[in-house]
Amino acid sequence: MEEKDLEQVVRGLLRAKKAVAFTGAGISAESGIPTFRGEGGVWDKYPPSRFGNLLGLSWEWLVNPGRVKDFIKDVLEAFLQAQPNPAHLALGRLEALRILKSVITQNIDNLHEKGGCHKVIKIHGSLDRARCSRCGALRLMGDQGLREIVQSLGIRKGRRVGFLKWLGYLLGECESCGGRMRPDIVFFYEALPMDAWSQAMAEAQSCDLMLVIGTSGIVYPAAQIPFLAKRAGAEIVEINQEVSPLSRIATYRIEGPAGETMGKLFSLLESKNFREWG
Ligand code: BJW
Ligand code: ZN
Repeated sequence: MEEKDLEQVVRGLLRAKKAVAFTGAGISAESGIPTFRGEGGVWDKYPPSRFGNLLGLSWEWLVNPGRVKDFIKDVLEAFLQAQPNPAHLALGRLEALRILKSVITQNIDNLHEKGGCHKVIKIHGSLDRARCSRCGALRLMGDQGLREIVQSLGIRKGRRVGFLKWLGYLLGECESCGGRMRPDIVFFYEALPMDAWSQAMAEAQSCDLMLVIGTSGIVYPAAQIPFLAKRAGAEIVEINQEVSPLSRIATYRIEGPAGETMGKLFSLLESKNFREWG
């Protein structure tokens, strides 16, 4: 990564009236949460056809419930152990400086919130929330709730019930309507939460700079977000270790790990005289 590229991006951020970030699994990689795709990714160990959608998981549950439990345990433990890295922290500081207006994330971890961001739009849901399958009510489980689920995975074995019913046992009933709770995560072939998706589109269409950090840009409709921003005239800054389908619309590309890059970028921004650069 060249210092002068970072300088360009810092100048862009200082010029921007409304900067927004769009993030994917790569931003949390340096926090110890594996990405989905690529070597060592979640899908390497747990293929998406069997673990990335509810039908696949229900089938896997019938033939190999232990494997489904391993999957849930791995995902929850990574979530519980992770701490924000310099990229999450830099976004939090940029928000505090009123440079960054919001973060649109595909991630289901809570590292943006822990990193100090308050306006986080979670278009693929959140691992620490349960959602009622009947009325849509949300319940925050928090770290403690997730730890209890990890513990109960060992206890609730051998029950001959369907996957969704078993999940209902794990997550409890809806306090509003008594319906069955499920994780508030968007699996493949499921609709995105309408509120979050509308907000994300509005933010994309009204920003003048978008930081696109650590996403492969192949999952739709999420991957439309940078295109919407581009069409509305925003500068696109891509920070990724690899080239992605979003690279071709990037005004600036910084190839490197998100934590290290964002850490340097924020230090540079802090070290410069804002007015001189603005
Ligand atoms: C670093 C780094 C470092 C690494 N620093 N960078 C064509 C065929 C079949 C299906 C479809 C199709 N077109 C569209 C679809 C549907 C599907 C889709 O897009 N599929 C494509 C993959 C082909 N989309 C959906 O199903 C969506 N729903 C939908 O369309 O509904 C329509 C509908 C609904 C109802 C009725 C009728 C219609 C929903 C998508 C939900 C995605 N859910 C997941 C989680 C699954 C659950 C689970 O098991 O947890 O969300 S999938 C997964 O991908 C996760 C992520 O949010 C999402 C995006 O991934 P992300 O964040 O980009 O991560 P990676 O791993 O892909 O990339 C990491 C990047 O970081 C890489 O670029 C690295 O280089 C980089 N990196 N380390 C910087 N340190
Ligand atoms: Zn309900």
